[in-house]
Amino acid sequence: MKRTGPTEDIDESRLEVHAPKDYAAGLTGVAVSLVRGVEQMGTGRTVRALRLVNQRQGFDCPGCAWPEPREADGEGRKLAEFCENGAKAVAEEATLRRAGPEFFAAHPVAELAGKTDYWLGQQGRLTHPMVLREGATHYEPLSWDDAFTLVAEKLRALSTPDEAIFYTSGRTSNEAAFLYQLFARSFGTNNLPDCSNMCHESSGAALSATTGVGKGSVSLADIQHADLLVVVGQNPGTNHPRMLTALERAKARGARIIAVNPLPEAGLMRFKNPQNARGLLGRGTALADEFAQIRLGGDLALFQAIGHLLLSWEEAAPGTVADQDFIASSTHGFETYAKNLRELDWAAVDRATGLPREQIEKIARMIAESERTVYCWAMGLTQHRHAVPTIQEITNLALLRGMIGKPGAGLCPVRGHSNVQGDRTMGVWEKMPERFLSALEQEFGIPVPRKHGYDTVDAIRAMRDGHGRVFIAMGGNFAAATPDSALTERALRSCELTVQVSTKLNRSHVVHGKTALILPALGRTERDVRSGVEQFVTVEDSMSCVHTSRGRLRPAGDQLLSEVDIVCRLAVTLLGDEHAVPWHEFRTDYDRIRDRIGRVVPGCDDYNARVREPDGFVLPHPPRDSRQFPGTANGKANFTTSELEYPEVPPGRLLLQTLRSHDQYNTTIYGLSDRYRGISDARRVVLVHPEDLAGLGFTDGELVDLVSEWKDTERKAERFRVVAYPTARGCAAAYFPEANSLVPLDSVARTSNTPVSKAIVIRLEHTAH
Ligand SMILES: Nc1nc2c(c(=O)[nH]1)N[C@H]1C(S)=C(S)[C@@H](COP(=O)(O)OP(=O)(O)OC[C@H]3O[C@@H](n4cnc5c(=O)[nH]c(N)nc54)[C@H](O)[C@@H]3O)O[C@H]1N2
Ligand SMILES: Nc1nc2c(c(=O)[nH]1)N[C@H]1C(S)=C(S)[C@@H](COP(=O)(O)OP(=O)(O)OC[C@H]3O[C@@H](n4cnc5c(=O)[nH]c(N)nc54)[C@H](O)[C@@H]3O)O[C@H]1N2
Ligand code: SF4
Ligand SMILES: [Mo]
Repeated sequence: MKRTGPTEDIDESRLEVHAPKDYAAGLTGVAVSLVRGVEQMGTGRTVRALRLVNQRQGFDCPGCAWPEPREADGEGRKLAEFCENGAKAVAEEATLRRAGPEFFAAHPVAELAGKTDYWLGQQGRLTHPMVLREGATHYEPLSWDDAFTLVAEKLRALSTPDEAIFYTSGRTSNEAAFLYQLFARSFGTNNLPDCSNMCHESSGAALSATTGVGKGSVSLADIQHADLLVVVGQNPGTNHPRMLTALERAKARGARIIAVNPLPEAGLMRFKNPQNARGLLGRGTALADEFAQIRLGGDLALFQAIGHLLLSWEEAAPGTVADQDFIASSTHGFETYAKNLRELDWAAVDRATGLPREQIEKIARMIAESERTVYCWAMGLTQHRHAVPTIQEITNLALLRGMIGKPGAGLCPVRGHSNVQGDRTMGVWEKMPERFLSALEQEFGIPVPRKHGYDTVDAIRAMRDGHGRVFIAMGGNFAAATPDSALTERALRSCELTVQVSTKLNRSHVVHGKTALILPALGRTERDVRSGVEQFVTVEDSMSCVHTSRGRLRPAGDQLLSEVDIVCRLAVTLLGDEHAVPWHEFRTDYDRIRDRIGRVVPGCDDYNARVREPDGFVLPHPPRDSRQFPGTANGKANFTTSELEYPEVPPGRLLLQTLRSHDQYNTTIYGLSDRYRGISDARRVVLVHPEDLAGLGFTDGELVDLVSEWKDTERKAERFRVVAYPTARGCAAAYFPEANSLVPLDSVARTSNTPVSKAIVIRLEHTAH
């Protein structure tokens, strides 16, 4: 097998376009997982690795945050408890390819900066700590001790701890995340931006204010017992593939599904379950009973229209639609909500959604008739200017019908990274509540800063303005994942030091500060032995279940350190042996970290014992567990009232969303096959409705530049191939991260500050030859 990555980068002219698929998974998915596994890991390691994914004695899949089945939900685990994209995530990490010191000696950084994230990532695992010294052309190896000394010196030289920024990506374990935030706060700052700021921050903001818990309120059992599932702004076939198994089971029990999406995503239409003969050989299961092909950003209007209809039916026949008992006993703000929706501007609803009135009525009818509704959503809702009120409008519908805190019903923001929810529970947030900060202070006897820190967008602004001078990332790919690429890259380059704790090479290593460090970490799949004892870590899935993850594979190199070890050694170098936090103790025995998590983090009492239960444990969630809402200011679930709002698009312009292909994990590009959408071998494509293309004077296959227009500014992304595609009218789509340069830094969601990467006003221009 090939142990080196590709030498050639993507050749965009090789684009192939076929008709989109109308079903997800099936045999091809199985074949692709095996081929990718063997390509990256060889046969033996592929078999060993895939046997361990999502098993109780194995590791948590490094893909998405979809939960594993639990006995408590009436389900056991199968031998193969993973999907095609989980297998790709494992292959990508457990690859036998290496990017070691020889690789860096052979490639000047300036050359690497010209490569795509695909090429960079495919070079293999990072194996040695590397430094790029000021003015140098190449990264060179250095010892771990020298690396930690260098970071400590640069941190000490800052005029205030607030000039340091500590970013986290959502793959970091609970143990590492807990220590990382403790380290940042011991140093003296709350500058803890994370990938969640660009992801489900809007869900957290919306739900904290309305239900008092910024997390979802359902379990897998609820999904399976729902009689109606509303899946909005989410592409589960690619991004949460095992969700399709849950949807299939719900359908088998008679559930109906409503999908709301500008794109007819294959995974919303039909599922051929690779784990049964019917799925492999037959037609599979039809999923969406109703597919609403909405315009980008039209969801707030849709859910207001549905609310309006439900309220009018309730008024006509009191007690038939609204759950009056629940509303009276447990909620606040219903009257104002109802009053606000009594009059509805249907013309605005038409413009915002592009949906026929009959379809909106039909969907409202389905919601009115359902006894057990679950609402699921993801980035199609969270990355809009009006994301927070949109999610709150869904919450209003759930409250109106009493669809929270009862079996088969609830709110389900489907999280992205496998431990993004856990990282937040562990304190990775720039504005953790006082209760958490004072618990930290008490537990460790250290002063903890109270001033709120920077989130992702504010961190970029701070670096741009010279207030952020040392940037440290615990995983992720900040340079590529963030908006306004040109501005963000300048901001990173102006730092004194950038430090990336990483597993694979990516753009954030080649867009660097004056001095830059790469610190190679053990991945989730790898054995982590401390003082002769195999350690495990813990993670939290999208449904608040906390459980263990044990790496079992041979590590990619003997120089790699665990993320826990990296934080502890850095902390000792900077803060000294006498520091009040026992960093040495934590390094060698992760149980000691868990003891402290149990004492500091709400809901984690007796943590060491409870994570050792076969399926772990579920964190408390009062609205889900007992229909109580102690987390809101008034102790009630709150209805909210918002203006009808949607993105305005000037004539001759399109609204662009940036999304994931089937063959990538965020900025990690596994391959070049967006199979369900029929697009392969290239990534710089823009999907536009054929009639919009004709109307704008462009043709399918043509090369165009995308120009985004925001306030008085313009941003350009060059050389995209037009693909005529059945998206909603007036809307377009291009892949993340290629199109990130088009997202203005200041274009953010209100309240959550999440970059608006699903509604960018663009015009097309013929590429000059
Ligand atoms: N294989 C794989 N799995 C992943 C990831 C990955 O990159 N690859 N990423 C992980 C992460 S971090 C996350 S956050 C999740 C992301 O999971 P998703 O949210 O499914 O990811 P996106 O590709 O951004 O897809 C957004 C979906 O919402 C639709 N949409 C866009 N705008 C709107 C809108 O205005 N209204 C409505 N109703 N729909 C809209 C799009 O057409 C698309 O189907 O996946 C996680 N899982
Ligand atoms: N335009 C646009 N931008 C977006 C989005 C979008 O939809 N559109 N989505 C946003 C979303 S939802 C998210 S979550 C962010 C993602 O932003 P990030 O989380 O910053 O990006 P990733 O691509 O997930 O990070 C991949 C890198 O993580 C490192 N890595 C992988 N596993 C490990 C590990 O176990 N340990 C360590 N230390 N490092 C590891 C590897 O080096 C890899 O290159 O992007 C956001 N940006
Ligand atoms: S659904 Fe998500 S967590 Fe489960 S195997 Fe697939 S990628 Fe991994
Ligand atoms: Mo995400």
